[in-house]
This record gives sequence, C-alpha cells and structure tokens, in this order.
Amino acid sequence: MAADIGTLIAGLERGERRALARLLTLAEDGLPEQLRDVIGGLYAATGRARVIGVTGSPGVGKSTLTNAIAAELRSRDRSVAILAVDPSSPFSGGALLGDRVRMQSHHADPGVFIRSMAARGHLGGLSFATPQAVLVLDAAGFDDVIVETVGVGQSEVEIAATADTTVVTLAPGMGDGIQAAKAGILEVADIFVINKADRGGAGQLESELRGMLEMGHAVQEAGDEAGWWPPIVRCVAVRSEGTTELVDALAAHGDHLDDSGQRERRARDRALHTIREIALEHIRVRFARLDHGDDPMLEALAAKVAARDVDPYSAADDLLEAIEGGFDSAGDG
Ligand SMILES: Nc1nc2c(ncn2[C@@H]2O[C@H](COP(=O)(O)OP(=O)(O)OP(=O)(O)O)[C@@H](O)[C@H]2O)c(=O)[nH]1
Ligand SMILES: [Mg+2]
Repeated sequence: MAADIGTLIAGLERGERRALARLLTLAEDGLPEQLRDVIGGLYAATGRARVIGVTGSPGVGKSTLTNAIAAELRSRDRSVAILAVDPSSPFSGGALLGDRVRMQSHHADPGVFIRSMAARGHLGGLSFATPQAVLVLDAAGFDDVIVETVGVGQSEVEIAATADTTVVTLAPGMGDGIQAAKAGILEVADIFVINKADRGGAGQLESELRGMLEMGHAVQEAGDEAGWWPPIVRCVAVRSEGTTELVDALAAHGDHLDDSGQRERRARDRALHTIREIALEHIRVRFARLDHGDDPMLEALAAKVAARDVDPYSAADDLLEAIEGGFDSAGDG
C-alpha cells in the first residue's frame, strides 16, 4: 500500500476530518490502483454503519427531508454522514450549492458530516464511486450514512444495491409521482415518504400508491421479500413533520432485516454487485488505455495479426488473458 494512503487511513481511524475528506476524494476520483489501496486498507473496519438511501424525482424534497432525518437522528445521539450524489445531468450544476445551503443547519455539529459528490467525468460514473464513498464513511465510524440520489431510472436501483434501507420520496402536485413509481421505484422502496403533505393531493397520491402496491403484491409470490410491506409515511420536511415516524420506520425495517435474514442476503448481494463493478471498472480502464492506442501489447498483437502470424480471435484471447491478470497488470499506464 502507498505510504500516504496508509497515513490517511490511520488519520481516519483517529477521526480526522481532513483524512476523511481526502479519502473521499480518492474514492471518487482516484486511480484504480489508489482505490484498491484505500478500500483494501479500510474494508475490515466497515460494515457497521446503517446505510440509508433517499431517492425520488427532482424537487420532491429529498435534501430537505435528509436534513430533517439527520436532525432527528442527532436527537437520538447517532452520528450522521450525508452523501449528496449529483446526477451527471448537465442541468444539475446549480443543485450542489443549493444542497449545501439547505443542509447548513448542521454546519457546527461535529456529529454530522456532509459531502456532495459530482458524478461527471468519473470513469464508471456513480455506480462505481458511490459504494466506495459509502465504505469510507462507514469506516470513519458514522452510525448512519444517508445517500441522497435523484431518481432518474437506473440510479434508484443502484442506491438500493448500496443501501440497507431505501426511502422513496414522492410529492403531490409534481405530476410525475406515480409515473416515477411506474418506472421501477416500487420494487426498490423499503419505505415510502409522501412529502409536501402540507399541499393538497397528499391523500390522493397515497391511495394511488396503495393501489399500485396492492396490484404489485397480487402478482408477487407469497412470502416474497420475507413479508415486509413498505410503510407510507407522510412528511412535511420543511417543518420536520413526520420525521419521528420516518426514523421509527427506519428502525423497524432494520429489525425486519435482522429477523428475516434479509440483512445477510443483502450484504451478500451488495458484495456481489461490488465485485462485479470492480471487475467491470477494471476492464473499462484497461480498454480506455487501449483505446488511446498506446498499449504496447495491443500494438504487438496488431502487427502479428496484420502479418498473418496469428488470427484475430487468438489475438483477442491473448488480450483478454492479459486483462484477466488483475489491476496490477493495468497499473503500468
Ligand atoms: N411545501 C413544501 N415544500 C417543501 C417541502 N419539502 C421541501 N420543500 C421545498 O421543495 C423544494 C425542493 O426541495 P429539495 O429538498 O431541494 O428537493 P430535492 O428533491 O432535494 O431536489 P433535487 O436534489 O434538486 O432533486 C424546496 O423549495 C423546498 O423548500 C415540504 O414538505 N412542503
Ligand atoms: Mg437535493
């Protein structure tokens, strides 16, 4: 392991915020070789935090709700890390500052740590960077890690793969509440929040949602998902209303995960997802280097194929074999 990464991990274990911030930057932006050292160095210290995903359409109030959840958790003496994940949409540039401002009420509290993460420009994007950042926050010793992501299709499935409990947030009058639900969020929700319940239409949204859940349940196998029926909690996040009930529901879902054996199953699913992402990322990085045309092995193989010394299939086999050598073989670029 690189000495500086070892020093950072030692600092993280002592609770140093600068070390935490730098490790998060590496988790987001580091070279695969650095990431391997970071995750390899701290993985044994992870697995203690409760990871809560908060997702939903743009503007439903995820950041406001996250802020209110954090305040409720603090009142229960739990330390909280918030990871606000920005989608790679070009329109999201202004949202980061907004998130920081909205979450500012915890600014002076050492039991709360807030980090915004932009997905743009990362190799592999969010699906790769988010779980790594969560591991760093977990190793830092936070009781709860809340990950806010905009629900735009694939991202809520990814957050559900990362989180212990996924909170899907809807709001009345957004025009897209149930449409978004149709797009796949019903399956990933452990808890639903109907936010902005101070506005008209919360009751109607709730009965539409109940109808959809019942329909979905009817087609599911009996005993599916070990009998958890996602509760629907009404909130007014701007006034911190409903957050006590929501945090109670988070605890109830945690108990359910333990009692049903789902926690173990999800941990294995998550490990599987992580291994797969790392392997895919490795292949992506390797091919990105190849695509720059500066890979000596590929150059040599191309010359052989052009000279009819070997056929292209055999050359591709040789290339894949080299890639299968692991991250270390990719570390020369
Ligand atoms: N009336 C009302 N407004 C709310 C409530 N919660 C949030 N808002 C407002 O809704 C707007 C969006 O809130 P955010 O918390 O930024 O929503 P978000 O889902 O995080 O937005 P993005 O991260 O941009 O997708 C803000 O103007 C909030 O003040 C609520 O319970 N009632
Ligand atoms: Mg937000």
